[in-house]
Amino acid sequence: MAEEYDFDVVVVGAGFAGLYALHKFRDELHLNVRVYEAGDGVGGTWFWNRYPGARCDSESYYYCYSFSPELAQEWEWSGRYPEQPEIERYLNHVADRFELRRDIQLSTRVTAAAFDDEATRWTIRTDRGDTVTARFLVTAVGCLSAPNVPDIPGLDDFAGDVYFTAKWPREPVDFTGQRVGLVGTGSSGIQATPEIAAQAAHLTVFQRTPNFSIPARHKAFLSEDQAKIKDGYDEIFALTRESFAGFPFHPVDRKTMSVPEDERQAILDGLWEEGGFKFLWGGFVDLTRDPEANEIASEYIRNKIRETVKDPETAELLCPKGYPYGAKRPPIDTDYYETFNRDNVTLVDVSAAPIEAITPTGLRTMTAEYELDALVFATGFDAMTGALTRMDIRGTGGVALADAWSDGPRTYLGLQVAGFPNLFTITGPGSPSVLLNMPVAIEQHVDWIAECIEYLREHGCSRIEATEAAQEAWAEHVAEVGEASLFARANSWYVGANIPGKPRVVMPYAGGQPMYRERCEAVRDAGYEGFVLDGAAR
Ligand code: N01
Repeated sequence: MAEEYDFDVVVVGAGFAGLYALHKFRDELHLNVRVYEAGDGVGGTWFWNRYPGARCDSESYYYCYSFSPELAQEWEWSGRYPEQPEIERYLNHVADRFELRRDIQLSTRVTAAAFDDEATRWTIRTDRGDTVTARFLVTAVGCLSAPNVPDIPGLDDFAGDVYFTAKWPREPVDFTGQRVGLVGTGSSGIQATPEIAAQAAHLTVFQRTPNFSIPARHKAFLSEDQAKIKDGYDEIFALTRESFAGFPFHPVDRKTMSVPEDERQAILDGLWEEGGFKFLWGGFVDLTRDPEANEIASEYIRNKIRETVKDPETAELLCPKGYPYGAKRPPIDTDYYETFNRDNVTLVDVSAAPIEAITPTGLRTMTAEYELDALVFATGFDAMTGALTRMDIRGTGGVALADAWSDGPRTYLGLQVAGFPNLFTITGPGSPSVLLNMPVAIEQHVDWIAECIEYLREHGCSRIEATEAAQEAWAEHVAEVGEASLFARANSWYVGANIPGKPRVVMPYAGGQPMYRERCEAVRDAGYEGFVLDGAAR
C-alpha cells in the first residue's frame, strides 16, 4: 500500500553510499530516515552489474568501508580484486550487521522530488505510488548507474536476447552454442569479453574506441595476507584519507625523463608485472601531466598489445591512438588481449564502419552484416548526472535540476546545488567522486553532510542552501582544474562525450583529495561559508 509519511531524511539509493548514510544519520544522529532503492536487493552498482567477469578493479582491502574497525576486522576478503558476488555479499552483510534493512524500501524507484519553500520540506514520490515528505533529501544514486542505451535503429526488432552489462539479469545467462555480439570496450566490455568468449560458439566484439588496459594480476589471499591486512588497517585507512586519489599509497616522486631508458623500461616492466592501477602513478609522477612522459607509457602498453595479440591487424586495431593513457578511465583486465587469439573471437572496428542498425538476425555496419543469437551492450552510463536528472527533482520556484544543468552540472563542492535547499548529493559532479577510490569519497561526503545537519540542529536552523556566488566560484575552479587535466584530452564519460548532445564538461573535480578535503573542512569551520542558513548568508 502506498505510504504518506514525514521523515527527517530521505536517502535515494542503497549502495555503498546509501547504506553508510542510513547508518550515520539514523544510528549516530538519531534521525528518522527512509531509504528508497530501485533494485530488489541492496548493493547499488554491485547489485546491477552482475555480468560475467564483473570484478572490482580497486583492491579489496581498501575498496571497503573504513568507518567501523569491527567490520574491517570481521570481514575476510578472498583475494586481491573481489568479484561482484563477493562485494554484493559484503554489502548485504553490512545491511544485516547494522540492522539497516528495516529502513530500506526495496523495489521502489524515486520518480520525483519537489521542494516546498513554505514548509521547508521535500515531497518525494515513488513509482509505487508513495508520497512522503522529508526535511532533507540525500541522493546516494551513484555516479555510474543510469545505463546508456544507445539509440541504434532496429534494437527492438532483434529476435535474440539482448543484455546490458549495467542491468544484468539475476539468473545466470548461458551463451553456450550461441553467436554473441558485444558492443563496447570500456571496463565492463573488457571484463566480460574473456568470460563470454570462453562460453559462446563465437564472440564478435564491436569496438568504437580501443582502451589502454593493464593486467589485473588477480590472486587469492592466503591467511597470512589477510592477517597482514587486518594488522595494517589503521595505517591503510589513514593513507586512503590523505592520498591524492584515495588509495593507500602516495605517488612516487620520480619523473620519467629523470632515469635512463633501460631503468625506465625496467620500472615499467615491474609495474606491468605487478598489475592494476598503479601503472598510472606508481612508477612516475608525471604520466598525468607531461605528454612526452605519457606517450612513453602509452607506447609501452601498445607494444605489450602487439606482443600479446598474434594477428598484427587485430593488434593494431586494439592499440589506442589519439588520446593519452589515463585520459579515459583505465580498465584493468584478466586475459583481455589474449582472448583475441582465440579462433572463436572476432574484433570489428565500428569507428571505421559505424553500426547502422540492429536487424532481426544480427547487426549491420556500414560495410558488413553479422548474424547473431545474442547481443550484449557494454555501452556504459549517462555518468555523474544521469541518475540525478532522470528523476524529476525540482527546487525553489519549481525549477527542474535537469534545466538548471542544461549547460552542464554546476554545484557547490559537488554537495549542493543553488536553488535546491536541503538537497545533498553524495559524490555529486564537482566533487572528486570517480577520481577517488569511491568508498573514501562516499565516507567523506556522508560525514560532512552529517556534521552539517548536526550543526543546523544545534543552531536551530532548518534550511541550508548554497549561494549562487559560492557555486559559480566553485564551478569555475572545477572547470579550470578540469580543463588543465588529462581528462579533458579524450572523449569519455568523464566529459559526457559518450552521450549524444550532453554538454562537454569535465564533471568530477580533478584537484585531488587533499585540496578538496581541506576546502570542505574550511567551509565547515567557517560556519558553512558559501551557504545560506535559514535566510542568512554565511
Ligand atoms: O562504460 P564505458 P563501462 N556504438 O563508457 C562504447 C566503471 N566500471 O560500463 O569509447 C558503439 O567506459 C564506448 O565507445 P567510445 C569504471 O569507472 C568499473 O565499460 O565511446 N560503441 C565504450 O567502448 C568505468 O570507466 C568496473 O567510443 C558504443 C563502451 O561502449 C565505468 O564504470 C567495471 C556506443 C562504454 O564504455 C564505465 O565503464 C566496469 C555506440 N552507440 C565499469 N555507445 C570495476 O571493475 C557506447 N559505446 C570497478
